[in-house]
Amino acid sequence: MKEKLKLYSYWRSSCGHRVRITLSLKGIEYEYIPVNLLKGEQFDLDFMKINPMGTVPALVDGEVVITDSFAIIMMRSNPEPPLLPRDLHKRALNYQVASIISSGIQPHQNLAVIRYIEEKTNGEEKIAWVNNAIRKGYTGNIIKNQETCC
Ligand SMILES: N[C@@H](CCC(=O)N[C@@H](CS)C(=O)NCC(=O)O)C(=O)O
Repeated sequence: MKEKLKLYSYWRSSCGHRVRITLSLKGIEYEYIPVNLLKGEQFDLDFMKINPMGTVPALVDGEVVITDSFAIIMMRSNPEPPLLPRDLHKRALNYQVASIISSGIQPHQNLAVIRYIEEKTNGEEKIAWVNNAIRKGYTGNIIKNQETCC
């Protein structure tokens, strides 16, 4: 019998949310293993053996460990129900939104980054930085395209 998937994640992780939404939509069962990012559990030796980058989510599928939310989601893109529209343009806009979130927004306001900014400056600078990263991505692109992409 095939071993159940194991998902290492944290309840406040946006990368974890999209994986959990996908697995749930696909009706895929998994064992949930919490990694408390605020307590620094992502840097525990046992977890670093699973994901040396020290980030969640990490999906263990037998011998294979996938440590990126987009890769996990795409691995589950078949069979039905589809996660993306069949229309070419809508599909492209969906990829665009996914790419902007995963490379243009999330990394700029990741825990490690904002902790570094806070350490080098102050709390106000950190909030301004996060707001700017999120606002730019959402208003500059995601909201602009929301009617055409779905
Ligand atoms: N590209 C990765 C990014 C993973 C990532 O940065 N996860 C964040 C939580 S959303 C994390 O684990 N941060 C830990 C830290 O910054 O120490 C993905 O989409 O899965």
